[in-house]
Amino acid sequence: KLPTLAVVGATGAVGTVMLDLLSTRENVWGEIRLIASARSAGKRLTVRGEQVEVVALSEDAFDGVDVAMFDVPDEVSAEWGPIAAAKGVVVVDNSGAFRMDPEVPLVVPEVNPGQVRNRPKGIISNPNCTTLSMIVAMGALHAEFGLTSLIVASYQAASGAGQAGIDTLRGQLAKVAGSPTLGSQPGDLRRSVGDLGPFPAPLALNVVPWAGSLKDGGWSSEELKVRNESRKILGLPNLKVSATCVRVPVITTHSLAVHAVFEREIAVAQAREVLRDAPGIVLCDDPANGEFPTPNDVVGTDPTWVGRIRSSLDDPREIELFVCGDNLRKGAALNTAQIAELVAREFSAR
Ligand code: 2RA
Repeated sequence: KLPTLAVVGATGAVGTVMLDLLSTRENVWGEIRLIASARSAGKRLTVRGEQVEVVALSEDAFDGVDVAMFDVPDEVSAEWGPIAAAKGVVVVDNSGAFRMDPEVPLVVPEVNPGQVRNRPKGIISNPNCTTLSMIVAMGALHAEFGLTSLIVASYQAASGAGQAGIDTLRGQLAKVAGSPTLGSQPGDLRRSVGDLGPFPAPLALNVVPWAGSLKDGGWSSEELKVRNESRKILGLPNLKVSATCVRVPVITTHSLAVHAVFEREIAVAQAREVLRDAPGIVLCDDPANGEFPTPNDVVGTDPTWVGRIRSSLDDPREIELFVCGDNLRKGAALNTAQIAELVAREFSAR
């Protein structure tokens, strides 16, 4: 008997991608149950070509469920993850509720798959999409050259802020489309784009050096997630990480400019060879022919795309590179589904 899967939060931007992904997976899951807020209960969504009715989030909704993928706000995961786990459900949580909990593994199947079994709370956390957009490449290079420091700037898509982010950006772009002047006078966008939605400043024709909430020392929650999650996933508690997270007017796909320092010297050719052979990575690095990853080439694909690989001009142990990853796929739904499938194999191995 194939394990029963529940998708909690099936109606959100990530949940929608989760259902698409599940529809491409054969012989992994038996029943797939869709759970969402009472507001969405009764909706019918298509999974594996069949219409499935969404049921309201409740304790009974987890009866008979073996694995549950959660994509809900932190506070909902914090409340309902333990309730599901107490019923014997293995919870794969995409929220930030448990990511830094020492009793909850933070898993990227290409980097630390063995951590899936280390789940004393019955909960496994999925990293933040910004971390996930670069960590598969960093994990591959770390294994060979010993990572010691990361300095990154992210260029994050609007869909990282959910459907509200997408709707806000598209609404603002419609407002500025056709204007021959907007974006050329101080503050003219703020006066004309209307609703800022989940962003603290206009996003269309702009960049916003902010994502998440304010933390100590002027750091954003997003920047501290990149730092703390990279350390946990790579098992490097003293890894030096400095992140600057920026929102850009892209619908979906995060990008990061990465400066990486290693213990050992790393030539560009060596880095390319490691990345070319690494699972889950596409090398796209031929600037002479205009080939480097851009969000629009990467959106809708599963891998991490890597390009612009250069040796630092100051130290042979340092390289620069540019990575893109679809923040709704590998950044959220795909990685969560890959973790859930690792758990599903435990059931089929029984
Ligand atoms: C964002 N990484 O982009 C955060 C959450 N998805 O807003």
